Amino acid sequence: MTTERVLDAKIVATAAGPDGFPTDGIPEIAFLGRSNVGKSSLLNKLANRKKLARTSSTPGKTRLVHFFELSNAQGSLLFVDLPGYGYAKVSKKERASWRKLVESYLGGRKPLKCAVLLQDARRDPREEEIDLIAWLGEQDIPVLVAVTKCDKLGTSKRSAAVREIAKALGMPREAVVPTSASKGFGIPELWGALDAALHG
Ligand SMILES: Nc1nc2c(ncn2[C@@H]2O[C@H](COP(=O)(O)OP(=O)(O)OP(=O)(O)O)[C@@H](O)[C@H]2O)c(=O)[nH]1
Ligand SMILES: [Mg+2]
Repeated sequence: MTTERVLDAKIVATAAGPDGFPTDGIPEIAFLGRSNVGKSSLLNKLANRKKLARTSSTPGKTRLVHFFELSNAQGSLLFVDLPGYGYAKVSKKERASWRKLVESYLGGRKPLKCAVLLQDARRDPREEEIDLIAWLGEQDIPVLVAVTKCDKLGTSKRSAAVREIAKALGMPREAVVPTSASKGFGIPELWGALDAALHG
């Protein structure tokens, strides 16, 4: 699929746990990363819809697992918007419940074809990101990294940041895609990588 070719995009499920996850087996791509990193914004940009997933400058907007179905004549896929982690103002209990919810989704989810880990271009990956990459690897889940908010950096700083992020996460450079949801760059490249994960 490409942004231009998404004919229909709609929310199909909002879940607080496995009971609410879709059961029809449509291939899925999950978006995960720190709160406020830009998951919902990137998902909207890929789908070419302004308000499919709700975005907010207040971290912690997405608390549940949201499933969006994108379709065209070729078929359908689901984008899965996972709640963000690492928001300082949440309690230990809420953090534990995030972990439980996200692991209940990522652990043994058959239709999941690829997890997209988002990393802010202006920040260094931390323990959470490094642990997540390792954990996804153990589950045999293919991973792509989307570097977000690249519009905040100039061209040369941007490529250095992308290189550093790939190195810190132990990812091949080809699996790390610089993006900007506000300016729209990196979107065709990310679709290319997603299509390869879906069909490769
Ligand atoms: N400059 C810039 N700002 C962005 C970009 N992507 C997202 N933002 C802003 O970052 C903030 C958070 O974006 P969201 O998409 O809501 O982030 P999220 O990861 O879904 O956040 P949670 O749902 O809280 O986990 C919003 O104010 C967005 O407008 C980008 O590419 N460039
Ligand atoms: Mg969100």
